[in-house]
Amino acid sequence: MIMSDFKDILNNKVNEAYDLIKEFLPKEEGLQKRVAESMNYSFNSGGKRLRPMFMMESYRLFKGEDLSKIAPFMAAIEMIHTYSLIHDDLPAMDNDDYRRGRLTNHKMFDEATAILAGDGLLNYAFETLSLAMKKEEDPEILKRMVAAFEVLSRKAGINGMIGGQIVDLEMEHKKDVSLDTLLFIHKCKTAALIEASLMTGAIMAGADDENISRIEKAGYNTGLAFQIQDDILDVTGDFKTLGKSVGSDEKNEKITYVSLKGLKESEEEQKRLSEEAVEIVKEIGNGDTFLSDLIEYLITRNN
Ligand code: GRG
Repeated sequence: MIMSDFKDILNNKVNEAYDLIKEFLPKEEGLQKRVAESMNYSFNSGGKRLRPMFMMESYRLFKGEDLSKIAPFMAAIEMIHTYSLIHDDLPAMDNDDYRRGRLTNHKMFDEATAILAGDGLLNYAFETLSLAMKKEEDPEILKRMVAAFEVLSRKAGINGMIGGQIVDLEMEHKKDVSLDTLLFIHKCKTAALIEASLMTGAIMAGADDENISRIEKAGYNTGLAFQIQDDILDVTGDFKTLGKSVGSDEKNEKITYVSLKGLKESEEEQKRLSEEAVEIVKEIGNGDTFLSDLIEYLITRNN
């Protein structure tokens, strides 16, 4: 892969994903327009759009063709991801002032508005999906939508991202966090939404159960490798490139893969995880290497 070519393709894919999902945002109107402004502020403030992009590319990997069928799910997962970032930045959680190079939601608006904007995005994600399901006339597609809806709500909920976040918060300031606990946190907090992205793409394209499990495993590996890189960047990165504060794990006395295993072992482990994920995606194969290139690229990213 030639990096400059890949970056051009990546930019095009990010724009393609964003063009599809921005159509689903709420209108900034009515007496309640402040909450929509606050939701849209965070949703529109850049970001890598990884989860919708993973979903779109997984849909394509399994030969899904009609992007209008996957678009509501792409929007919903980015809404859920954005809500989680807004809430994670709040003083009650990580207390961060910058995200994606801009003021965090509660700094731009205020804490109460940020809480409501997060709640608003979470609800709007499921409202968007329910509306798409209500409109769907093809019973086979509707069946796939119900299955994808279940995966997305489970992976974002108490047995997924929220579950990981609560354990992460409980483990703050503790010195004796085990590797198993750390892996639980990373699996739930980070990998769950990436698993959900890849699985939803597969489900909506009509993949069978075996392939859905294989792509879930690729999502787990990618998510874990992604989180290890996040931990590495918190130590080695800089504010300008990352668009957010560095050293926040140390500030919040969080055990990370890097603090537990050191930089070298962390890099080796993320490489192993990423290679395994690439292997799975290549085996499924559709002749297009973008998804496996993206997984490979993520462990070298600097933001
Ligand atoms: C508040 C329920 C709740 C959950 C919070 C997402 C999250 C869980 C916390 C944010 C902090 C963090 C390090 C999470 C791990 C996942 C992660 C690295 C999120 C950032 O995702 P990116 O890098 O963000 O894809 P962009 O801004 O590019 O969309």
